Amino acid sequence: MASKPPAGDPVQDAPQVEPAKHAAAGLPAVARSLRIAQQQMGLRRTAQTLLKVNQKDGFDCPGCAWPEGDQRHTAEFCENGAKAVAEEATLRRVTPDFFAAHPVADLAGRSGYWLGQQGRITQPMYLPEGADRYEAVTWERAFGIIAEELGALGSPDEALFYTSGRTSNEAAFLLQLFAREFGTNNLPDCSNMCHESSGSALTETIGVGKGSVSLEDLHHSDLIIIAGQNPGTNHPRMLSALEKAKAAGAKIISVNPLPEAGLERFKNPQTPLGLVRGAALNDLFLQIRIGGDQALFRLLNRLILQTEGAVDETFVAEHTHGYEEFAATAAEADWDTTLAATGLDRAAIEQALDLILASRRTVVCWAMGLTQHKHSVPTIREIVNFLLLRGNIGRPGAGVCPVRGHSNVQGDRTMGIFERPSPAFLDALDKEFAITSPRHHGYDVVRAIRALRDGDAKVFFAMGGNFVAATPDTAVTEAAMRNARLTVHVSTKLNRSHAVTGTRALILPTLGRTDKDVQAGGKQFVTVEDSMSKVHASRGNLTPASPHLLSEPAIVARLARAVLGPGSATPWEEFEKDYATIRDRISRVVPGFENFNARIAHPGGFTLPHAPRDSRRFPTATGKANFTAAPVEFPELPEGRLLLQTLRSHDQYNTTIYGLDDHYRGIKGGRRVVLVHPDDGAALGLADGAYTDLVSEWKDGVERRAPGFRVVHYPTARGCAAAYYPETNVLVPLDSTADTSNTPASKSVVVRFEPAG
Ligand SMILES: Nc1nc2c(c(=O)[nH]1)N[C@H]1C(S)=C(S)[C@@H](COP(=O)(O)OP(=O)(O)OC[C@H]3O[C@@H](n4cnc5c(=O)[nH]c(N)nc54)[C@H](O)[C@@H]3O)O[C@H]1N2
Ligand SMILES: Nc1nc2c(c(=O)[nH]1)N[C@H]1C(S)=C(S)[C@@H](COP(=O)(O)OP(=O)(O)OC[C@H]3O[C@@H](n4cnc5c(=O)[nH]c(N)nc54)[C@H](O)[C@@H]3O)O[C@H]1N2
Ligand SMILES: [Mo]
Repeated sequence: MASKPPAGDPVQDAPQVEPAKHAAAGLPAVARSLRIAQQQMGLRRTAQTLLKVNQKDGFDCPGCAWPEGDQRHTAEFCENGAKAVAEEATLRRVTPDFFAAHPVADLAGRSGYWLGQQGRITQPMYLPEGADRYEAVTWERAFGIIAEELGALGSPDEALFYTSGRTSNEAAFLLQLFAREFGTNNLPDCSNMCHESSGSALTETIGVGKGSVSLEDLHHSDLIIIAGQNPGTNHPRMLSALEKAKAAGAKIISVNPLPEAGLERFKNPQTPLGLVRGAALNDLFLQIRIGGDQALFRLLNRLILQTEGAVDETFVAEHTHGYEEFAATAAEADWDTTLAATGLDRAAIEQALDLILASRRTVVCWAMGLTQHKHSVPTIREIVNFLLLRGNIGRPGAGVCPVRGHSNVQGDRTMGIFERPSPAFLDALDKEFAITSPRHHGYDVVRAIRALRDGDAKVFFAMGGNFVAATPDTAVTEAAMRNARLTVHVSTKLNRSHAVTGTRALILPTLGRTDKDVQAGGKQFVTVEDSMSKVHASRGNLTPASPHLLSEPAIVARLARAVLGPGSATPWEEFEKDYATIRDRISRVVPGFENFNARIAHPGGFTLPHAPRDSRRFPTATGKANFTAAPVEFPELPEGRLLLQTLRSHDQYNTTIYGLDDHYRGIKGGRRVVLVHPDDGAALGLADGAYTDLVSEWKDGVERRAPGFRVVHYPTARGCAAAYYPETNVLVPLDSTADTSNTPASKSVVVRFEPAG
């Protein structure tokens, strides 16, 4: 089994369980972050680094995409941001000697945690055909190998260029330019597995695939609904914004199958009183069944429609389209179906309705709990319906707030990392560079895996990330990756994708956010865009992990020269020397970036335009905000099965494992746990502490098994289970994806339980 820790891996997975916590952050969180930081960086570097996180003259935290306010604290980071920084700024090193001592087969047998713990990669490494281990290689030779393989392809569409969302705007812009000049739109990215459903739903309904609120809006809203998100772990700085909103009178409803600690009570480590007392954040907790959200919002919409004076008729008349049809469909929503789909009781939904009707300014925030289901796109569209009904878009204090994951995932998309770019974007790119970009769509993540599996793609290049661990159907994906002629990873740290390779493989080590970036044109900075469309600069200040590292923009620029040769009129050398020349080009290609270099000089950066937010204009096909009226869907479970969601623990950043504890949920020392409701446990014969295999069920009849999980009785919603990603990705079928967005449905996996063998 792919994910079983092999003999010889010193990391023991032996989960212990203690009572779950009811409050997040506070002093213990500060202590935990400093302990991890010091282990990785030592004292001096810890101080030097952490004080620069998210400061106007510092670097953007490589953790999440939550924005910073205009007033910065001295310590503008959270416990988990500190872990992300420590992971990157570590003093540990992976040198050519390391690779000489560890053949690829050995690396493939290690856990992701162990691989990450080895430190920063110091030199480009090459795995020749037939070799059993990586050897050091020069940059020139590395680019030569890639040029050779790309040159041998039958079509540019046999190459894949994947991006993970840490990549800066500058590097992302160069990568998509290179891919298109080379001749393909095959630019799959982590967003395909993340907020693609949000982008799909929002583009269709409001005309812009991004959130419409600012931090200020959150601070001034009357009601914040947080659905399918665990901010205490994944966006801890959001808790400060919620605390502030609450102090100004806002109410909070959370919608989640799990009671998440951060929402129950938050002890703000940045205020003296907060450290001790903490604030209760939640006013109402709707403990929903996995996948019940569309049904919930549909019924709420019916109830709003039936309440005298509750609909903002002026807004609906002036700014929306499709109201009549939607209202007729919503009228059919019934209590029985909704109660069955959500597992909620009538009183709780009525309480929610009271809070909703009392609010003049409502924000809905969401993350992966809503985006990774078959019916995610209609679910998010229903939330748009919900907000439109009461005029909650384009009003201060109100709006849609998809909370992004990776720190520049939104910016990468803005820069054109997209397999389905708009013709307008390509026209602008072609005009600026005098090239002809392909117009046909490229592969997203799931289609890229199929293309590798079927031999339609032969070269895989990744700008960051950990493709084989982050993607679904691990066995299928790994086999697909091994089919490639060449796999290339631009990486800071070792991960599983370096051990599951094509016939040949390269690891190209790069600078991280915290590293100083000096080029021929002097010291450089890069830019990023946060979850609220704010663009700002990021400057690292640490001496790079090794003198052999290249920055991401430099890697793309040199790769482009090696591959495209003198035939390319693009000034790649200039771009590498001085990133301001890249920003000049961005300013002429990407709307909203006019005068980029001048505006980025402003310490806090600038906010990109957003027509619905700024002026209630909706650049959709109808020219209005669209109500939509999809049929309500929710998962139905066969007898004896539970619906498994695959989620994050408190000690991980996606596939990067910082430690083996999930502090707030009371899990210690291990990750192979499955959380089930005690009554479901009793009904299925799953005692707390028992070990079980998880077997997923999908219509293709293929057996997908994740062995040896400790059962933990936990107050999740009935019928639901939870276990950590990426250990459970083996259970997610490649073809089980969201309609329209094609995002893997990794939050709704039907599983049965078999005694561990
Ligand atoms: N420390 C840390 N920070 C991170 C990350 C990390 O791994 N570690 N990852 C980053 C990335 S890339 C992302 S995308 C974000 C992810 O941020 P989150 O989306 O908060 O991450 P998950 O752990 O996947 O949590 C999903 C949440 O949705 C709930 N949920 C699951 N199914 C449903 C459902 O059907 N309905 C509802 N209403 N809720 C449901 C789960 O119980 C859980 O609380 O965080 C980013 N920030
Ligand atoms: N089952 C299941 N699967 C999921 C999810 C889920 O909830 N459940 N969530 C999905 C989501 S939301 C996402 S975003 C994806 C994440 O998918 P990815 O973005 O592909 O995965 P990460 O684990 O974030 O990538 C970590 C690696 O990035 C590299 N790295 C770190 N910093 C840098 C840098 O500055 N530059 C470069 N070049 N490399 C760097 C390091 O080598 C590290 O090992 O996973 C998805 N997969
Ligand atoms: Mo994500």
